[in-house]
Amino acid sequence: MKPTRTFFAVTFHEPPREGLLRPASAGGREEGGPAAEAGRRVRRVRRARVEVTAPSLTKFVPLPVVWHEVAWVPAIQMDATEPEPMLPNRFSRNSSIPIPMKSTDSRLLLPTANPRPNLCRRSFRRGGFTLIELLVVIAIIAILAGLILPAIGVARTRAKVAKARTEMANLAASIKQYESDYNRYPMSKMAEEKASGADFTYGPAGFGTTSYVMENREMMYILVNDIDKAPDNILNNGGKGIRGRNPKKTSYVDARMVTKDAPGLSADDYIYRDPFGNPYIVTIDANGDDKCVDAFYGNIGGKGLNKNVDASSPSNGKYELNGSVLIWSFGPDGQASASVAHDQGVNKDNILGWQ
Ligand SMILES: [Ca+2]
Ligand SMILES: [Ca+2]
Repeated sequence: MKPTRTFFAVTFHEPPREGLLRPASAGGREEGGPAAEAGRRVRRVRRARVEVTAPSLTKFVPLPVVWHEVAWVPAIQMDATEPEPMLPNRFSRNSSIPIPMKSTDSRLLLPTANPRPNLCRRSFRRGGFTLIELLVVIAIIAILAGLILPAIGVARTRAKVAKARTEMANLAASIKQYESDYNRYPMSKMAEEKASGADFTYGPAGFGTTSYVMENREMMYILVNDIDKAPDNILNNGGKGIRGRNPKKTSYVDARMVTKDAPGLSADDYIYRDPFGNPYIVTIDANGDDKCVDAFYGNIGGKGLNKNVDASSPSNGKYELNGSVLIWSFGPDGQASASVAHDQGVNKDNILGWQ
């Protein structure tokens, strides 16, 4: 179906400044024309807003137009079969010219003499991101996350190690304060009996001094003044428990109470665990020589420990700490082994409270 034609009046609201319209060779205003400037190099381009009106339209329609010096009259794209429109070779501010267009067109194409036609098309570009742009952004975010997350993990581990050292220092100070108040260490009568003239270690099975395994819970009931909450095998234990071991009812430890086996002092089993969830292993100078021989480090040694060489039997020498309390924990990996050196393997990250 042959399209019908409709004539619209176009008003240029922002024409170029007159200085830009003068032909370079004429030297006077409004001389020359498009033909005279056809070979002239374009130096400046301006955009203007055009409003198209027609008798049948009730509101303006904005159109993008590009102005430049050599194409003073904007050319209009038309079909080859369409007659050339009658256009003036120049027009002044607020002048109106008839521009033919198809009544069935959804938009009007105006300038074709523009040396950079893409300037007109940009206003019609659809917004948003392409799939490739989104993939590039996602890849950049993944790379950044890969760099940042490990650094955050290392920083958190270091913070937990520092917190463990602080808790161990406070616990050692609490034990010494208890000893100062009562002239004995926070131990049950059973633990004192089991120590049998040596030091005593509160630790998990395999890390204690004797077969009497209580970890540090027996000691913590005393230090936080919760003796009455201890079960019968710890509170009484056949007359060798912790009953009456804190008659002044002094609370020596201000630990964060938690549940189950979370880091902190558990309200369920009264085991004091480090920030990684491992129980603190505590050796007390039960024999009162101001030296501590730990059941674990006494054999493999460690930084800050001195070997007490027995002149009569050098091979039986133990590594000892010059102090009344020795505390350590398994560290971030939650493991320790007596079969490797103190600074190797799973022992390398152990947290030592005396350093
Ligand atoms: Ca000792
Ligand atoms: Ca370890």
